[in-house]
Parts: sequence; C-alpha cells; structure tokens
Amino acid sequence: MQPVTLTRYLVEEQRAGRISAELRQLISVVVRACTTISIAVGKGALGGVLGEAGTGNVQGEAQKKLDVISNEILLEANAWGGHLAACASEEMDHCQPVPDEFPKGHFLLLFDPLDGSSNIDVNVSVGTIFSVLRCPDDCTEPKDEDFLQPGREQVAAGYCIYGPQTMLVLTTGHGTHAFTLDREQGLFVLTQRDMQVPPATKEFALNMSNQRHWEPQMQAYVGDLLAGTDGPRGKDFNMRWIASMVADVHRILTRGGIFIYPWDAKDASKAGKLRLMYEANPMGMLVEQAGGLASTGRERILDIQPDQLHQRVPVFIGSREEVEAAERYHAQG
Ligand code: P6P
Repeated sequence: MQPVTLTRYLVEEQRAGRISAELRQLISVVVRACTTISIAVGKGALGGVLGEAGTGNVQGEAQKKLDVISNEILLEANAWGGHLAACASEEMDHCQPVPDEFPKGHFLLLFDPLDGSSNIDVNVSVGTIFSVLRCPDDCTEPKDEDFLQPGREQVAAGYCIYGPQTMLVLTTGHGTHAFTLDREQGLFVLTQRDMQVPPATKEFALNMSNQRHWEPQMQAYVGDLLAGTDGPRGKDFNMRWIASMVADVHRILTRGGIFIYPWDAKDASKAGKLRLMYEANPMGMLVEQAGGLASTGRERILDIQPDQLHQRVPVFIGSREEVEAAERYHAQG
C-alpha cells in the first residue's frame, strides 16, 4: 500500500468536497513554511539562530531570534498565493493584510509561529500553531475586527511539532489526523488517521509553581488530583509539564490527559496566560475533533466571542471525562 502523503490526503479531501482548492493551497503553503521552520530550528547554534532577538512583542515578551524568523517565514510564504486576505500572529500587534501587489483570497490565517520558544535554547520540543477562518464577505481591506470570530467558525486548525520527529497534526473539521515528515523526501506522510483522545486519564499537565495564586475551585480540583487514592478521585495521577503547549497537547492527543493553564492572581488583569485566537482555539478544534473537550473551566472555548486579537483565556483541554470533572469543581460557588 502506497503511503498517503499530505498532498494526496488534501487532494482526496478536495475531491470528496470536504475542502476547497483554495483551502488545500493554504494548508499546503503553511505546511511548507513549517518545513522551513523545522530546518531552521534543527540547526540550533549551527544556524546562529538561538538566543534573544533583542526585541519584544505585543505580549510584552522578549522575542527569540527564531520567533522573528518563524514569523517572517510564514508571512513571506503566504503573501503571493492569492489564497489569503490577511495574517495575524502572536508576534505582531495588528493583522497584516496580503500586500496590494498580490490578489487577496477568502481566508484569514492566525498563528503562533513558534510556541514554547523559551524551550528552544535548551533543545526541548517547540512548534507552530495555526488557525484558519473565513474572511467576512465584505473584507477587502482586512482589519483586526475581521478576525474576531468564535473558534467554532474555524475551517481548519493544526500544529507542527519540532521534536524527535517533525509532525503535522491537522483538522479541517473531519477528524484530527497526524502526518510525519520524511526528511529524506521532504514530504509529510499520513501516520495516524482519526486520532482519538482517551476519554479518561490519570495524567495532568500544569505549572504547579502558580498554586498559591489560583482561585479556590482550582485549589480544590488540584488538591483532589494530588490526593489520589486517598481522596475522592479514588485514583493516583501522574504529572507532566513540558512548558510547550504543542508538546503537552500532542502527548494528550496521543495518549490522553488534561492540559491546564488556569487564571491566576499573579496578574489578575489577565484572564489567563494562553491566547484565545492562535493557541486555545486551534488546539480546541483539534482536541474536540479527536473526541476531547476544550473549556475555560466554565464554558466551551470554541463558543467564546472574542473582543481582542490577543486576548487571553483560561484553558482546560484534553480527555473528556477529566475536563468535565474540572468543570464540576468550577461550578461550585
Ligand atoms: P509557563 C509557552 O511560552 C507557552 O505559551 C505555552 O506553550 C506553554 O504551555 C506555557 O506558555 C508555559 O507557561 O508559565 O509554565 O512558562
């Protein structure tokens, strides 16, 4: 049986009427840019790309050289194809319309070009997260406001994880599927069709150092996770925290678990650490398409009506039964 390449998968999805030619092209261009990013990340010190860029982003975070490089790779790859109207990125204050010299398409692309970049200099897996929305009909001059659509409106979402293998995990609303990069041929090959998140889990991903800043419901929920068989959950849990959302979510899509970044009082003005539009929404679509749940602890992430491009949100994402358990604790007064 011939391996199914990403190209063949996308052609067959288009032939089946599940994606348009324009969306097929958009995904192909984004994935090709991710392959270029994978090469840059893989060079590390040999490529002179480690360390700080000496600049900051809209989040007030110091940018790594690879943050800036990855952002440029994605912008340049998507400028000329005519499949896109504008891009928005964690690394840019405002959206960037396709240059007027090129035709504009019907989609909006959002991305975190290199999520987990604090891990780059210590050789831990990082990744690119992307989300695709339709451009509103009248958006000839795309603005930030055109991007402010609930996550349930996404037409595609995915990430590329740069780890021991470079893998693409993709959904166009018809299941979540994994592709592995064949480095010799420079091709992504379908290696797991229809990923399914196990409904129950004994593994949680959480930065425990923030514990004293959590609200009481979160304290109670985590307290019972830690109590294990001695507490009401009646089972012992294991903990993992890679501090790279792409890597933690990839593990959860592969073997189950719950990833949590709750609200904390460290900076009470922020609703959470993770961003809704290009982290929580795409990951939420991928996990829901694999049978899991994505919640703020109190509502479905994909139902949130955004009011800012870079707004943050609390995140509980993964195995259905565990996210529902977390929501029960947060339903207490
Ligand atoms: P902390 C990376 O900076 C990121 O946005 C996510 O990829 C990751 O899950 C989280 O922040 C890590 O946050 O507070 O543990 O460094």
